[in-house]
Amino acid sequence: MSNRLRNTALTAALAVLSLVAAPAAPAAPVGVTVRAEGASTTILEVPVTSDGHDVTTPSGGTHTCDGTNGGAFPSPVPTPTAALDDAARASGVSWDADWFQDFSDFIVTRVANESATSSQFWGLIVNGKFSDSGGCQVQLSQGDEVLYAFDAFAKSAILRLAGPGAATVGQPVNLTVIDTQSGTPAANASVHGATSGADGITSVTFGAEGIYRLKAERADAIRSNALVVCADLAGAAPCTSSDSTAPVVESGFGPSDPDLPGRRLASRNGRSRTILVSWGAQDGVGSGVAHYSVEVSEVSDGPGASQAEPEWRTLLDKAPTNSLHFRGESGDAYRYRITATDRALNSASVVTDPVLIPVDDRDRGLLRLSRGWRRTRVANAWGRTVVHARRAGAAGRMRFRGTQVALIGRKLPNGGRLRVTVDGKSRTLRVRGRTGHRSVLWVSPKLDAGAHVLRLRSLGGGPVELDAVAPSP
Ligand SMILES: [Ca+2]
Repeated sequence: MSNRLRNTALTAALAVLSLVAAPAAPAAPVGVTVRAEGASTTILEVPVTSDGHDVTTPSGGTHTCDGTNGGAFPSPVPTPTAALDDAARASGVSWDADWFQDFSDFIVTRVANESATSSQFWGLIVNGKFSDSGGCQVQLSQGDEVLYAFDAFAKSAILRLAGPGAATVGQPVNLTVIDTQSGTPAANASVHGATSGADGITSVTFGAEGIYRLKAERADAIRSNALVVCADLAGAAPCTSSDSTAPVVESGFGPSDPDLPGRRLASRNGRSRTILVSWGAQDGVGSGVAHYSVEVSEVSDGPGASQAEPEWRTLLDKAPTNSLHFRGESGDAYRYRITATDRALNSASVVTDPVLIPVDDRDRGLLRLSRGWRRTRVANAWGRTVVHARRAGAAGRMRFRGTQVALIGRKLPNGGRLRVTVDGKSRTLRVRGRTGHRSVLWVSPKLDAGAHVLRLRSLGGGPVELDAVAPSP
C-alpha cells in the first residue's frame, strides 16, 4: 500500500494549503498564549494548544464552552475560557468561575488564590482589547493572546512590550511600550530598570549573557506580556549562548486506544479519512519555540518490514501552527513525526502511535458485502453511513494485510448474532446492548504479519449493524 502514500502526501499538502487559505475549514485546535495577570504578579503566561470544549468549575459546574454558547457561532471553535482551562490545568493552577444561564457563559471569579471582590473583577482581554463577549463566545485564531487580568476595569491602560528578540551584551536596544486599548505609546512604564518616555520607547542594556523575560509595569496599568530577549556575546548566533535545552513536544492524540494498545483508531474521535493532527510544545525557561515541522510515514504491514527505515514525507515545514488535517487511505495506518525547534535551533521530536484509518462500509473495492445489507445515513457513523442486516445470511468479506483487525459499529438493544471468521477460524459475536456509534465491537486475536481474509455473516436473532472494519499493521 506504500505507493498510495505519494498520492496522499500531495493531497495532504493541498489540504494544508487550503487550511491556511480557507478559514472555513473544519474546526481545529490553535496555538495561543494564555496569560493571567494578578494584582502583583503574573500568575500564568504559557503557550497552549486549545480547542473549544466543556469546562467544569467548582462554582459553575460543567457547561459547554466552544463558541456555540448563546448561538455565537454555528459550530465549535476554540475559545478564551476553554484555553484558560487548558493552560491552568497544564500549569497546575486552579481557577473558578460562576455560570450565568441567561448569558450562556462563565464569569471568571478567581485565578490561583486571587479572587474577585465586590469592586475588583477579573476582565477578559483578547489581543490587547477588552472583549465585548463572554469567554465562551469568542473565536480564537492561531497566535492569539488571551489575557485575564485582576481589577482590569479600574486600570487606565493595557501595556504591551515589543522589541527585538535578541541583543548583544553591553549594547543598548530600544523597546516600545504601548497601551493596546487606545493604541497609543505608554509613557512612565518601567522595563528592566529603565522607564519609557512620552514616545513609549525605553533603552535597555544587558550586562551578561542570558535569556531575559522582560515586562513593562505601571501602577495604574495592566502589566505587559513577557518579551523574551536572548542576550549573546558579539558574534554569537541569537540565543545560542544561553539556551541549550530542546523544547518538550507532544502530540494531541493522547494515549493509545484501549482496545488496540499501541494503536489509535481514527474512528475514535473522527468520522472521515480526513483526520486532525495537532501538537504543542513547551520550552520552559528557554528562548521559545520558533516553529514546527510534521512528517508522515505509512506504517508498513509486510513481514520483516519493521526493520526497515520508515520513509518520512513532509506535511508541514517550519511553520508556527499547531494542527493540520491529513487525508489518509482507507485501511492504511500512519505515524506522524512532530518536531519543535526553538530560537536557539535546539529541536525535539515525537513519533505518534500508528493511527488506523478504518475501511468504511461503502469502500466496495476493499469490503465486499453480499445482498441482505441495507445502508442508512448516520451523521455520527464512520463515513456517515452504516449497513444493517435484519436476517441471517448477509455476508461480507475483506482481504487485508496486518496483524490484527477490529470491527467498528454499534451494538443494538435488540441486536442479533454475527459470525466473524479470520483465516478460517470462526467466532460468534452477540452484538446486543447499548453503545455509541463507532464503538469497537470486536478485535481479532494477534495474527502473523501478512495477508489475511476476514469473513462476516449475520446469523439472525435480531438486526446487526456494521460501520467499518479496521486492519492494524
Ligand atoms: Ca460507515
